[in-house]
Amino acid sequence: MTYTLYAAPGACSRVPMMALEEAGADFDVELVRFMRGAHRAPDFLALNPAGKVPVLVTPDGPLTENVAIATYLAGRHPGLLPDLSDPYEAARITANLAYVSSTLHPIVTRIRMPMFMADGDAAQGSVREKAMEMMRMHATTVDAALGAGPWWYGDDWSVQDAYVYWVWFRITGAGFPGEDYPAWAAHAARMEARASVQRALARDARLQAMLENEGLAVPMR
Ligand SMILES: N[C@@H](CCC(=O)N[C@@H](CS)C(=O)NCC(=O)O)C(=O)O
Repeated sequence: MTYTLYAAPGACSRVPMMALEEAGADFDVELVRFMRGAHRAPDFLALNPAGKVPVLVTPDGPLTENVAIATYLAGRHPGLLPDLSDPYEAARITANLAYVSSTLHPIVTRIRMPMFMADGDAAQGSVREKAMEMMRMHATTVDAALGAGPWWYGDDWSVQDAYVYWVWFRITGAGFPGEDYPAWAAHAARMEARASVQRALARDARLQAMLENEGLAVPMR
């Protein structure tokens, strides 16, 4: 195999999974069992001291962080991001990925995992509510970016589409009112009709089935 992706079902490791499927790359997936604390075990921390998926083991070495993994894969597999040769355009493309990684993703975490942020039902409810409010503001931005369609960068699909689709899946699965953002909803439907995305979703479903068999699953949606 060219690559090994360390992943957990429903997690943001689904983003490189979609990219690898889109590229037709040769890869296998190593399931990280969060419920067993596998992401805190020394062998995993040696790959990613932050204790998080995704990690992509590449022929050049291991890589962490979705922005870096997306940029690396795009360098090796043309068609995953727009042309990165112009420094300003490349920086704008990185900014869009980083917007999802460092602005949207932490809000997703507060919506889905408020127990990581506060103790007690009342405080956690408040964290979640505030995060939902914040996400509404950003959903307007994403909806506008996707308005012209069919993809974030117009006619060309990219990992940016995979990334915003993962956010959509996580927030709508947690009660975010997706119907208020019709361009984002239509984009999600287009993603789910794409063969590479379907293959990635099927891989994630197989990981979830493994966890279910082992009594270690948590709901993906
Ligand atoms: N900035 C990182 C975030 C990765 C991340 O937060 N991964 C989550 C899953 S979506 C994780 O592994 N969480 C486990 C934990 O933090 O304990 C990236 O973009 O790759």
